[in-house]
Amino acid sequence: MHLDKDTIIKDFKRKLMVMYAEDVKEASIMHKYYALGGLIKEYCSKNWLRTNKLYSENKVKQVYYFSMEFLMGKLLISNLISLGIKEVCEDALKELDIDLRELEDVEKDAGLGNGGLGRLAAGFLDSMASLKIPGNGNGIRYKYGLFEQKIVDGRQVEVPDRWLKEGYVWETRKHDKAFIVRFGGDVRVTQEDGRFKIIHENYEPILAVPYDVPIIGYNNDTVNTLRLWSAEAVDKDFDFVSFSNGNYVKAVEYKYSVEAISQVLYPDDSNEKGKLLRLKQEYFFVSAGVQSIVRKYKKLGLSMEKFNEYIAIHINDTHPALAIPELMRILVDEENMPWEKAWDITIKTISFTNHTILSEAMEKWKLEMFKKLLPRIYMIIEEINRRFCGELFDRYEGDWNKINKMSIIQDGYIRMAYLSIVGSHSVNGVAELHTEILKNVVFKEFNDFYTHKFNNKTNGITHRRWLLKANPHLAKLISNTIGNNWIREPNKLIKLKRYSKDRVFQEKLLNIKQSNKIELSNFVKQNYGISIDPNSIFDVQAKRLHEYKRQLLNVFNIMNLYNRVIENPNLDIVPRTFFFGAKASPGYYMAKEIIKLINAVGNRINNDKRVKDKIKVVFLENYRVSLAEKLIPCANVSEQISTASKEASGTGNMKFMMNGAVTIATLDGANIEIKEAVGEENIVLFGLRAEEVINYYKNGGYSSIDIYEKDKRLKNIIQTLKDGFLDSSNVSVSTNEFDGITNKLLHNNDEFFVLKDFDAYVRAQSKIDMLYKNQSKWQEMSAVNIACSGRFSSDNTIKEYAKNVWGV
Ligand code: 26Q
Repeated sequence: MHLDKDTIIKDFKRKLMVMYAEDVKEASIMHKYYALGGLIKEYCSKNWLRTNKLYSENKVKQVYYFSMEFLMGKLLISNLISLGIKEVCEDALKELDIDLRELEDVEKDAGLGNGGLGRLAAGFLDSMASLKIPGNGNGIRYKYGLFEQKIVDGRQVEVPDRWLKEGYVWETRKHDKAFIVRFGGDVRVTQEDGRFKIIHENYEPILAVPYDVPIIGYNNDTVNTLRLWSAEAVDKDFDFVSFSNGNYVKAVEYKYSVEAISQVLYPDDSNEKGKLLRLKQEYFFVSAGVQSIVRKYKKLGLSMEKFNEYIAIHINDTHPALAIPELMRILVDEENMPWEKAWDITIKTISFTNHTILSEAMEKWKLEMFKKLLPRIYMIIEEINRRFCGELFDRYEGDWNKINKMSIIQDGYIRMAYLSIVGSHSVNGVAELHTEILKNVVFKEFNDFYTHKFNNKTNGITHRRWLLKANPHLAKLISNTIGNNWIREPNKLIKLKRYSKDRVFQEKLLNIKQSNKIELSNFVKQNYGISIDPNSIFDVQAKRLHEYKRQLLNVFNIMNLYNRVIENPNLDIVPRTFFFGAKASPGYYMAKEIIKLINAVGNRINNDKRVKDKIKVVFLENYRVSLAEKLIPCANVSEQISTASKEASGTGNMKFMMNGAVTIATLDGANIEIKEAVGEENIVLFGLRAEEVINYYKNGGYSSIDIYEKDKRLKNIIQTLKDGFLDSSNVSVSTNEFDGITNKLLHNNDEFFVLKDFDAYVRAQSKIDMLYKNQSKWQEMSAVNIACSGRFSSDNTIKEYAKNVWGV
């Protein structure tokens, strides 16, 4: 898009005038932000309309990415970058004495996701738009996104995320495109003209109102759409009779009960909670989404028989799996299609990604509850299962054991993963190892039965946000070195490899990292009152708090290091600052204990003069997309230390390497592919392999107590936990405070192998220390990591989905 400075100044002033009747002098920073946002929307609206027209006039096949979560973060700067007007806009605002960065600061993150899965969905939208792929997002417009985290006395306190309070500048409400979603009621079957007819009555109708957000492609005039649904009462939103009788609460009660559906994002990652409201949310956005796709499709004037040739629906984990029976319902009940034909179309339309092998995260729904809430959908699932079991019966000649094991309905539950596999044509894992585990362990029987369905699509991240936007100085250095083609073709980053040994290049790389680190140090001083040394190694573990991700292993190494420095004040180590950023699911007791432990250890260390030049620990409150953008460009060391086999892929690992951090890693998830990309000499590996872990689970043979008894360091650490200790504010950490943690490690055999991997981890950390001392070598490693990160751009991932899964 071409715009000059003066035009932007003029337009911006006009926008302030029209929206608020204010001029630049009077306007608050908030109003300036909204005016600029509104202006950007105006600038992209022509292309938005044009893109939509182009898609429908050419009847191109469309992808719909269905996801419970879209972790978008902020959009102001990334939209300006995509439109190609960031610099000129910055200049224009400067002339008006406005700092663009201050406007970005007041934007709220759209935090409609928990972690990896939600952020992946957001990155995929960016890549689809930037590759001119007709791809739409379909999700829920939660009134409250993921909670805001406050740390009080070292503990996590959750505060509602009121991101919509002052309005969301990027959305457009489309009331005329609303749909009714039906809950509960009774289903009857009658006959009409010799055909079965389904009558669904006495149901509760809920209005689904869409809000569209433009997804702007990078410098390519494409604007795709993220459609988020909000729940509203159909007409009884205000009960006048109750109100007249003075019953004001009752008058609005119904309205609130309906709006509860899109009220709040479930803050549980990897933890299935059989909640009725969650099921309502899932059906709500899926039904609205499928209905709107069908209506739009029919407007093209094409026959329903060809639906799958024009539409691909992708389900992001099983949360939107009801798209399968919902599409069947529409095809069979509303379009009068025979079951077999409808089923064929449904399978060809749907594809499915699994994101976890943790059994506690596999969704299942109790039959009674499900039947009551979604009676017609239940009947359809029963029929799908009846036919599927019939196929199994034929294939396995009445092997009831096997049929029972694979049945979608089992022990009073509907298993959503099985429904998703049966009802789709493609099932993928998110990294090579993960896909292998799916095929050989978790869904082994299904892989035997449907071998052609299973495939791998290694995750990716958008290099436009995580490099171009988040680390502008590095981006500039790269462009100055190899040209700027890497922005369109991220694989071109590999050209940097030639410069990895170049001293001048290394020096520049170092300086950029250093200036990023200084900026973060100031931020930490300002916000947390902790002085950190920008020359120390910045060692970062930022991700959801989960036992399998093993923040505990990291803390144990820190405690051990602390003990060593106390013992030997002259210990020759490079000063290190350990950063943590992590939210715990509010109901996850152990995760919250670990947060408390990190903060307690941090308080103690940060206030102990004996170690003040060597170790610091910083827990960054409220980790989220925008904080990640500040933090990741500063990292020297990336902590990717999950228990092997547990992390499906990880995507933080890719963001860090792209910004020149060296990874300390277990051979888990995409770490394995990172190792292959950079070579073993440019990553620090340690710990059990996935096979070993799986083997221990299966056959036993691990005893955490044995390890503990033989390791003085571990005994010391665990003794400290048992004894309790004083933190800075002299708040004592009492004797029993961390019993939950020590008990699990010692008396529950340490499910995540923290003690088992401790020694290897400590050694790997010493190796990092040694490598860092050779700065030239370190900069070389850093450069190789950046150079090899291009293959982890989500553009590559999306190209594979487009070609091999969606056929677009
Ligand atoms: C399920 C039922 C009820 C409530 C919540 C949930 C729920 C919510 C979120 C279950 C799982 C999630 C999120 C999972 C997730 O983020 N998985 C991560 O996905 C990334 C993208 O593929 C991978 O890189 C990570 O390895 C994986 O952990």
